[in-house]
Amino acid sequence: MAEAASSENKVSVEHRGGVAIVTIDNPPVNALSFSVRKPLHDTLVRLRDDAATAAIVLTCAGRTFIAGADITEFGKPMQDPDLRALIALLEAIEKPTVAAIHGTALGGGLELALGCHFRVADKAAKLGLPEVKLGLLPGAGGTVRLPALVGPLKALDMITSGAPIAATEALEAGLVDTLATDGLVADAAAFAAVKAAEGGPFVAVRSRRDKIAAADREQLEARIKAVIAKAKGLRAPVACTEAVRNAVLLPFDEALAAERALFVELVTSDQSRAQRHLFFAEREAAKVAGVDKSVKPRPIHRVGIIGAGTMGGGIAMAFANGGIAVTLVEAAHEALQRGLERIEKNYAISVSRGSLSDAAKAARMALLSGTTDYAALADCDLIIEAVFEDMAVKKEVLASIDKVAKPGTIIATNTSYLDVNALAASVSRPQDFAGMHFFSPANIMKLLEIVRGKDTAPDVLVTLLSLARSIGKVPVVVGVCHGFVGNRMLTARGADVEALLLEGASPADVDKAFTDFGWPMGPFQMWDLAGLDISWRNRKALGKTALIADWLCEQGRFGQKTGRGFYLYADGRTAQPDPELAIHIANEAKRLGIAPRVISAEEIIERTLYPLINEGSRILEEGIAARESDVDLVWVNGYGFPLGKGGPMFWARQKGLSGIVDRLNHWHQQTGKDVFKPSEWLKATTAEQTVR
Ligand code: T1G
Ligand code: NAD
Repeated sequence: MAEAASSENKVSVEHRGGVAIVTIDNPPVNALSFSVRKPLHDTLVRLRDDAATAAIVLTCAGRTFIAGADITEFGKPMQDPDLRALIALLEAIEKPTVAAIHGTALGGGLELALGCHFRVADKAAKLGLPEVKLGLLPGAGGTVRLPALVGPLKALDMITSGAPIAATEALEAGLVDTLATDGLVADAAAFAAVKAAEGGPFVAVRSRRDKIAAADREQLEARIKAVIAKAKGLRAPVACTEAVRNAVLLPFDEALAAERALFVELVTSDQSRAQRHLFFAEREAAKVAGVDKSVKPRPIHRVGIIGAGTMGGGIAMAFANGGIAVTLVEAAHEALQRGLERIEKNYAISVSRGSLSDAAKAARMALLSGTTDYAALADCDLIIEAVFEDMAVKKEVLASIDKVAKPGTIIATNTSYLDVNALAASVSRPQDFAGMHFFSPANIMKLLEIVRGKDTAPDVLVTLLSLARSIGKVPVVVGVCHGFVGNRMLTARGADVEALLLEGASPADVDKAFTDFGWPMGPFQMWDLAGLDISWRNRKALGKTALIADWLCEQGRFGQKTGRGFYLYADGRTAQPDPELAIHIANEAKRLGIAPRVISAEEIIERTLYPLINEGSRILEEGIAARESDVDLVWVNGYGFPLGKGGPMFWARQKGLSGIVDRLNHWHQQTGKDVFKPSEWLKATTAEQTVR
């Protein structure tokens, strides 16, 4: 007998004998919004008190079980019943309660399932507590109940990584009781009926202490130490360790109360606001102006990559890691061999570190085939060129690709700076052409700038967006300009750093201001790592100069790879200040009549980050990026902008745009440099804010 879910009531009940099947239906991901919590609460009260109901099964309609609390409700007053009250009600029911899990049971969704006595999962289901990725921790008992089921060590790994586990692993760990074989709801209902027939008492998760009591405290503390060491200034991972430790050390209700206090601290924090901003930013980035939701992606089964150098090799690994077959083409066998050996070596390092199994390495290498024959590209659905950054070389390569590629194949360029429309003109199908700007190392860096040419077809963009997400990349669609979004803003960030050196700041002062801000490294360490010769070649091509960097390059000092750059690298890795460079800078300053002075970290940030933000706003003004959050995604996923600050545009708004405009004006007057001249976008936005 079914009681249908009405639009306002997203919860329905079907009775099968004595088993009540409660179905939640709140598309797209059954988030636990108030519109679900209230009717669910009322339904559970009714079923608890209904003598005819011997057992309760919780399940969801649509493609997934509950994917968590409704993130859009955070930061607003929470309406009762809140999730903790709902779980407390569920846990107190003395009839067997069973969660039937398919798709993903995440965050509050898994916490609700932990409030049930039993969990039955579809084999393909995934279960996890990803709150740490939102700058939070599980706030409805997950940090206390999960350790009781899977043990504190496993719980710590799941909660501090935020990574979901497969249903099979969840079964092994004791998180789920059984896997469905003949239909999830049917199996869950049968399981519930058997439990009801067996009779209680049914042990709530909160009362299970065996795994907690058996916990290896020393090992737990060692794991906690490792998590804290890698937290990179983020509070959430550390708070997660404190909560799990509480679950071991404190009685259940005290640990639950402590979890609540940590959750409230985090949910009101700037870091979590920043990370929630980035969560929605990733979803928004998939929505491209002028591309209808109905446009379907083209199938991509095999990818061709031309050039097996630094980028080609990394890109090949990114696709093989995503389970996609790759044809790698090089100009000569030696180069091909070198490229394949470098890939093999990278995988071997991962195996030696225990982050990859031998079997997985073999499977990925098996997806890669190498050749010098372009004809081998005939069965590729996407072909990406990653050859030298030279217009003529690239045009020749693209013309060769155009000859062999089958109709409907997408052709892409990995150029860092060259004009994508000019490159598109070298193939007969510019509508099937786009830029795919990966970041080095391409198998690691998450960002992918998808460069939309003037003729790029909508389904090409849709294809590249979904393909990128399927291999774990964060794709952002950008327009054609010099350096696209990331590199163009990077140039602006560096425009005044040499002046800072001449005026008295050392490379270490500048880099310290950046690492204190939260960056993994400062500009000078980054340039030394990437190699000073790349930007030197670029400057020369553009007829530009950099007084200090050019001097270093003329000395053959290209950074870490030559043991000397802005720093000395006696052991090849550790940056040491270089007295000889300090003398050279002082002499140049004297020659230019610049009196050195002490420069504050605040000034360093103003003269580097503010031009970057200003350039970001010009990019928005020109429509090269569609929205501020796209710019934020580029910088957080491609350039190490601190995650807990949400990206340069988000940070600028938190900081206050009008203050930034004032300082830009100040430095524009001081230096006369265009990078400090506030954009129309910034001026208009601050004016708007002042009116509001
Ligand atoms: N709340 C609100 N909206 C959500 C949502 C959520 N939890 N999850 C997804 N959406 C929206 C999303 O913005 C998008 O909207 C649409 O659903 C489809 O999502 C107390 C504190 C489940 C793996 O962190 O990881 O529980 O753009 O494009 O690729 O302890 O969504 O269409 O308008 O991502 O198939 C913890 C978040 C919350 C999981 C599906 N849960 N979601 O991926 O679809 S905090 C999470 C995901 C919490 C408790 C705490 C993924 C997904 P729109 P999508 P997808
Ligand atoms: P690289 O010099 O390491 O590799 C280029 C490879 O292309 C070489 O192995 C070369 O043998 C091969 N090649 C040259 N001509 C060829 C041809 N006609 N057919 C087949 N193979 C040919 O260069 P890289 O650093 O990998 O850069 C490749 C491209 O990626 C450039 O456009 C660069 O701007 C861009 N890029 C580089 C980085 C980076 O950090 N290195 C980041 C993003 C994008």
